[in-house]
Amino acid sequence: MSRGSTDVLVRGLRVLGIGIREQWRVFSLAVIGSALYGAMTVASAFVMGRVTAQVIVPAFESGHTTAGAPAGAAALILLGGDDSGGASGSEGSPVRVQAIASYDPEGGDGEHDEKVVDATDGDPVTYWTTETYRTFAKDGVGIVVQPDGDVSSLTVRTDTPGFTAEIRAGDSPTSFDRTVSAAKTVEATTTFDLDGSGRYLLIWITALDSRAHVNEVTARAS
Ligand SMILES: [Ca+2]
Ligand SMILES: [Ca+2]
Repeated sequence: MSRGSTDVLVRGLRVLGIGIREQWRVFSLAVIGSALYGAMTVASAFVMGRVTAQVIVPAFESGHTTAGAPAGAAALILLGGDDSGGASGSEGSPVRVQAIASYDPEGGDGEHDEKVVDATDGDPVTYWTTETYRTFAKDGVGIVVQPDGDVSSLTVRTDTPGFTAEIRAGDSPTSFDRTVSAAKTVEATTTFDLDGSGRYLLIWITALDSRAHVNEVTARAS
């Protein structure tokens, strides 16, 4: 570097130093602003990545999408995309869970068995549904899931929030002798903390208005 340009650099740095000393508030704001902008850029990239993985890629793979999927994706982008299921739902490691049957002991005719697979297909738009009830007078109906091992919480996602459910456990997919969670009003995303587990878990719906959907079931172990 020539003598002249070194002088220019030194003088430039000196001016910058004076500027920072005299206008440190502005300088700090500029640094904090840049950092925030960077963090938000990373966060939005993260959300876009999830939307791509959960909605757009499955839509391409299955060759179709439903009207609700892009709307759900848009909502996820706008809301910031937290689907961890609340404080307790984000603890522990994920355990694979598979919906295997409906459960309707008082009906004897099943409960939309053909839709059972949609409760654990990884698509938040597709769902298992109960039948439609003018008045719901049964003790309950439900959907049976089989986890890959013991679980400490079960998270249910639905697009028909407001029904009441609890989790029961059993060693056969047709008999559930243990109630392992508190009864809850199921919101869009509801995590049931489990006290005990079983080879099969039943999402036992005890009150509903017309019908109840289970869009996705996920499980975690502590
Ligand atoms: Ca039925
Ligand atoms: Ca689904």
